[in-house]
Amino acid sequence: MSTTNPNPSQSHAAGVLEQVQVKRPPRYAVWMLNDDYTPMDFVIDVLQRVFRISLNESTRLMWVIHTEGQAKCGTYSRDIAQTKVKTAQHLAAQAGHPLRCTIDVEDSIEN
Ligand code: TYC
Repeated sequence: MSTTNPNPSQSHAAGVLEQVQVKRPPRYAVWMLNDDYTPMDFVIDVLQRVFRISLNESTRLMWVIHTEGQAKCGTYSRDIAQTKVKTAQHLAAQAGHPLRCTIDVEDSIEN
């Protein structure tokens, strides 16, 4: 029997239960990277505006990035992650700062 049934609780034949794998779409983590030039206040502002993170948490994250080199800003679908990175880097470039972000596909034990 095929394994394409999207609903694992349904079966084609009476009394026969099918085992199917339902794959969730992958999630993508956005990481912000440290550099020596972008002002701390600018980083905190981008974290609040682009990643919708509170002032307190943005301040904490900025210090994590500054001291450890990078921090995860959030996990999103691929399109949203790409848009967040583009927006953050566009705002930085416009202001003349070298702020960079990267995207990493997240491992999931459920996938
Ligand atoms: N290291 C920068 C400074 O000392 C601050 C900074 C923090 C820059 C986080 C980028 O993603 C960053 N001005």
